[in-house]
Amino acid sequence: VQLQTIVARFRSARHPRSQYAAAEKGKILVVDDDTANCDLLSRQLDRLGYSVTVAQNGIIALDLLSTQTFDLVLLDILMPVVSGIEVLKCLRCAWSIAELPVIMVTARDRNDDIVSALDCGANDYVAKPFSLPVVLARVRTQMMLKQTVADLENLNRKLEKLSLHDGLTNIPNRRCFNETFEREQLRTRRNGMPLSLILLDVDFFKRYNDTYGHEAGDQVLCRVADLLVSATDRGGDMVFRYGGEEFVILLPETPAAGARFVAERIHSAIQQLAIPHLTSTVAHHLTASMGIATATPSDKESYYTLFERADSQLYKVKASGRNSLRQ
Ligand code: GH3
Ligand code: MG
Ligand code: MG
Ligand code: MG
Repeated sequence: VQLQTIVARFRSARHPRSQYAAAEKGKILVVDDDTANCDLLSRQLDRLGYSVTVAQNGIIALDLLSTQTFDLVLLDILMPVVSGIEVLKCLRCAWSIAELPVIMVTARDRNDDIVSALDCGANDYVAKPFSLPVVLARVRTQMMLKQTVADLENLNRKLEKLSLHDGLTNIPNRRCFNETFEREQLRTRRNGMPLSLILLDVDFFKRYNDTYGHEAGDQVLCRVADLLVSATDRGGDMVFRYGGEEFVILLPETPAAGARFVAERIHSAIQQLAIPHLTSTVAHHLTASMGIATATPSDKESYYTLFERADSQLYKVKASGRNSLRQ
């Protein structure tokens, strides 16, 4: 293999150094009892675009760290009152090495000093008298790592949101329902509050697809989802796409009468949508069936049978002709 070919492979990879331009900004805390060092470091870091705060001892440093957010700490070890190692141990209780990088800058440069600082959670170690370009380069490297971790965390949040939402209607999906339902069952049961659940299934939806096409069917599902979201605008009420053309509406702290009221409002809102469905045998427009169930504090078991009870009510609505609700 030619050298140029190999190099080209690496150059086309995902992480050009230029991607980290943003890493040259951020808040740095310089902790050192030596004022000359503080001045030199803060002047140079400032010139590179960082915003620098100086602390003359460990107590001031910990105080600043407990009230402000920093992206990186440059930490001296030998200081009066509290040593840099004590400061490091303290801040490692609050932040991981990815959340708050710490570079030790110190005159103690024996190998076992370096090892023990790294063991206590230092990200890097620079011996005094330091070379300014070396300190700045190490700062940049730590900032790049921090940036990478922040990017991954953002990505994780996006993925988590994706995993809990339905790709067609954008409302929370069945996985989200399972998590939320379990949490709400426990919470409302513990707090002695009722919990209601409505299971909604679109009537003759297979025929709708067969008549108007799958794409039109998709649009109907989106419209129904939007309708359900706006019909349950009370804080705490939640709508999920449970599967195909089935939706769940979870109503925490809502007694049976409230749940019925919501279901009736949904029923008439679907009526008002007036989506033509000429192959439906119940009406010439789109309809849905709903099963409603409520768990009440006087019956602890009722929280765990909630879904099955709503499902069996829905089944009965389907069996007795659809386009209705049952409690
Ligand atoms: P019933 O009144 O008894 O509920 O009859 P139904 O036809 O609604 O029920 P069935 O379970 O027989 O069919 C559900 C249909 O929903 C079949 C399936 O193709 C359709 N479906 C499920 N998910 C989607 C989707 O994401 N988009 C579209 N367009 N159709 C879907
Ligand atoms: Mg010192
Ligand atoms: Mg169904
Ligand atoms: Mg159906």
